[in-house]
Amino acid sequence: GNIVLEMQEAWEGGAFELYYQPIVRLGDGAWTGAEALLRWNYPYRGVLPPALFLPILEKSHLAAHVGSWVIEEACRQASDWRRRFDPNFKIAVNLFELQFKPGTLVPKVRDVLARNELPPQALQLELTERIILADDPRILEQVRQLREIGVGIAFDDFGTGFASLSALKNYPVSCIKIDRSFIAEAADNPADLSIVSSLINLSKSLNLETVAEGIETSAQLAAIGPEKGINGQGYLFSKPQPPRRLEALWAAERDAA
Ligand code: G
Ligand code: G
Ligand code: MN
Ligand code: NA
Repeated sequence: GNIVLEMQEAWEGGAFELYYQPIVRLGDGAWTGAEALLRWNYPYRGVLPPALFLPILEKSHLAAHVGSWVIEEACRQASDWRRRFDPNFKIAVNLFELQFKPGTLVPKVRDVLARNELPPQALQLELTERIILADDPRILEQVRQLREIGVGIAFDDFGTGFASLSALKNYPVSCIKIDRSFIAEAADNPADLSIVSSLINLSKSLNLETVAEGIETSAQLAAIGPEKGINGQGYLFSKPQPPRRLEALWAAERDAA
């Protein structure tokens, strides 16, 4: 059938939901925030990961609506968690390029923050290299405005593209997320570990926050070095989870601390 039509019906029927993956301070294991990740609850087939539908969603007329809802829902959830568990908890949200329609994103973000009584630092927007390398002055202007308000901007999957370094110079990012392809071999391959260490040092010397993505094993964690004062994300800590399940894991983590 027509997948866009199916997506439209799924969207209208509330079949999209957000999972959350914790972002962890490597030094002491404390959860400092979470990344919101979109899922499609597909009848009979279970939960579809974004890899299977995001490329199509992105090109459809639904992208703007879904993207806007993701910001709205993630901020509502963050506000709830800050009230109940941790007043400093942060939420990270991925953006579609399409959401940078001039004159829409910045007012939207201001409005959502105000309605949920969130300080701007509570929100981090994640940009892929594809968005950054598009080098569109209208996008850059909006990113500047968001940084001026105080919203965090993360450079997602950093290091995978051939122009990551020159893009860093021009883009007002506040956080680098080191791509999981470098973490995967960090415990086994000295070259990969050197790259990870260099990226951490680069990020620190630019006064940026750092997140090492895709940490799956304690050997990888040990190789990266918990002492380096950065954050991490990955299956070692938790897979992306529905909010209720994340709350249960989070409670267990706090009890263990
Ligand atoms: O959640 P996964 O586990 O599979 O995510 C796969 C990809 O989909 C990632 O690159 C992630 O950035 C992207 N993605 C997940 N949720 C969203 C979302 O809400 N908006 C956008 N734009 N991308 C998302
Ligand atoms: O591209 P982005 O970083 O936004 O998307 C995060 C993606 O990484 C999601 O698809 C998420 O499910 C996935 N992910 C998170 N932690 C791990 C991990 O430890 N290993 C692997 N292989 N994927 C992970
Ligand atoms: Mn991301
Ligand atoms: Na990433």
